[in-house]
Amino acid sequence: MNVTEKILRAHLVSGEPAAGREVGIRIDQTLTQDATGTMAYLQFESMGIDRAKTELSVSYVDHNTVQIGFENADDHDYLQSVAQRYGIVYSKPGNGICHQLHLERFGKPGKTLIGSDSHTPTGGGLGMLAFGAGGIDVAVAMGGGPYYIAWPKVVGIRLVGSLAPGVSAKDVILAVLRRFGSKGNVGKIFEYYGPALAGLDVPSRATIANMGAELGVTTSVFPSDAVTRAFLKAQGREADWTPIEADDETYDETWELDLSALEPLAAAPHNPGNIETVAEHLGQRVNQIMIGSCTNSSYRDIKTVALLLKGRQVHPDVEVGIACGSKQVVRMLADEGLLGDLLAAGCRILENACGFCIGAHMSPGTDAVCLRTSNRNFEGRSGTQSAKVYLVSPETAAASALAGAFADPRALDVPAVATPERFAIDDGMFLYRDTAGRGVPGAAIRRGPNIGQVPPGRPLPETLEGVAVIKVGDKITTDHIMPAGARLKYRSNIPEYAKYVFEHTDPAFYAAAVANRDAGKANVILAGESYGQGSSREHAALCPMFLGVRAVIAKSIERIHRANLINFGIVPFAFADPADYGRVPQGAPLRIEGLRAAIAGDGRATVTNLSDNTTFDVVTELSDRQKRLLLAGGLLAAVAQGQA
Ligand code: MIC
Ligand code: SF4
Repeated sequence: MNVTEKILRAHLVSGEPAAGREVGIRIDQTLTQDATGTMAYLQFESMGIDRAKTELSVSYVDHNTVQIGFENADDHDYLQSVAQRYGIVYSKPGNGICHQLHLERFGKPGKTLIGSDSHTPTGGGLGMLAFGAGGIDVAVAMGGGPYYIAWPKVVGIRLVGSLAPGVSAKDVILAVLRRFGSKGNVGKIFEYYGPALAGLDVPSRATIANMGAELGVTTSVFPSDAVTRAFLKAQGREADWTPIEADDETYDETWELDLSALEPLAAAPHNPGNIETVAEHLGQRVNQIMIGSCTNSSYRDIKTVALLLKGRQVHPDVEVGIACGSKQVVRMLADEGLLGDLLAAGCRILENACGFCIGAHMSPGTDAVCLRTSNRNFEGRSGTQSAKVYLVSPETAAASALAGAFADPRALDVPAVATPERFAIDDGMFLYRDTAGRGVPGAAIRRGPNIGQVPPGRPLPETLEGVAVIKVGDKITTDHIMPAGARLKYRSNIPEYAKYVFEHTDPAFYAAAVANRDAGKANVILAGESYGQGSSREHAALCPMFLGVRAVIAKSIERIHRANLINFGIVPFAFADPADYGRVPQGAPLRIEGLRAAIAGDGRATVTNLSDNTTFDVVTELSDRQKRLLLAGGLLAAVAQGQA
């Protein structure tokens, strides 16, 4: 068996292990972050479960730490009180980014992890099977319930050769993205193997696994070997190590990548799948460079940058920001004098949090060209619609910071930063470890005025009478559907946050959707390929549900978003004939007769466009569980009706 199968089979609780079939797996660990966590815990509370039943559940606060106004602070306070009550470890704001912290302090080879964040697969760097999921799925797993995925096809990525100085893990994953693209990989798990792994430390593996999210795969995984052991030992956790390696090349598909042949790469605007070479851009002026995010904020990454910038000055016309991934990274750099070197070089040292990556601050200027070491460069995600964001390695970012333009780091003397013998361990900002798994029954939950409620779902109607309220193109991301950045503070307040659905894509969306909903009409979203790319934010389903959206009809829908739609009672249809996409205009009045029967049956339905009386067919493939959820009006409604 390969690593994927070994871990999946050891956790299988229901279903048949055949490609594409839905299986339920037992979840050992969960994580949440604040921006999705408040909804996850509100849903957990509404399930009436007395404590977290996993081996470990951690609630991280890393996304909304800017705290303009009272909302973020109230969210943190709510999360802290929930953690104490239900036996969840709480990571205070300022401790670091969830994925980096989880890797450092909690991840264990061979375990399963789900997190209400799409980059949870970062844990694959440690030999875990880690999945990004909706908040409600995490709530279910905390209650001891299984997590459902389609049994994957496993793609073996064989890494051979070795990276040249100046070329690093980010270039590896960008090369994988160049080969496989950012769509069309649904239902697959990428498993890395081969002789080059011996030269890839855990942070590098984690960078690669992290950006598997951008491929759209279910997750990515590395074996657990001597390199993993050395990392865990240096974190004082050697006892958490267990070996897991593939027995053989038992993959559904394989692809070989020679690391020796790699050169510095960049993902060009506005998609992580648009891969170009740094060489193509050499000398092109850059306005802003941001180094950090859960992709590239480890001790290895930031130390490499610090050593490259030490004793030099960043170009006067470029703004350089550095956000370390965790308190551990900040402390080690400080102890080694490297933070001082970064300051002396003219960098802005930012909080060790998500920050710039989610557009919470550090938005670039109009038409700015930015290099970022993060994982997503979707249009407007930085907070500036006209900015052009390129995703690059820390080495390319540092070389370009000195030049004020795209530069090839191989021209510099790039140091090799090894895993230290011992990381600086300080778990002081993790609370409630002593009551983890038990909680404090009866402890008060604190709710500020911004902490709302989860809106109830309604059963699916027999006949859908609706309107194609919006028609969008290909690769519409959850950032398009439900913007983050400046709007993040409304994550716990659905009626308020819903005002910003499709804010930049169609400013008239909210008013139109409300008018249809209030007139008793269902809203239907029409979309092209790969709808719902990107984040796991279930708000991209929850807020549309609140606005009366009952169906999405797309050419294809990405995995996590599709699961979120089902969890909130929105039918994820595909055009039976993709050519029909071109025939239905925005605003068309639509009718689907026998909708409930179609969902209960084979998932096929006929849609009538009432404006010209034409029809087209749609289809959705559902497991019996998913059918029950949709018919009931979503997961919470199904739980209430005893149908989950
Ligand atoms: C992201 O990187 O897009 C986020 C912000 O981390 C999201 C979660 C969210 O929207 O809160 C993700 O990746 O799931
Ligand atoms: Fe945070 Fe960015 Fe990572 Fe999302 S991708 S978890 S916003 S650092």
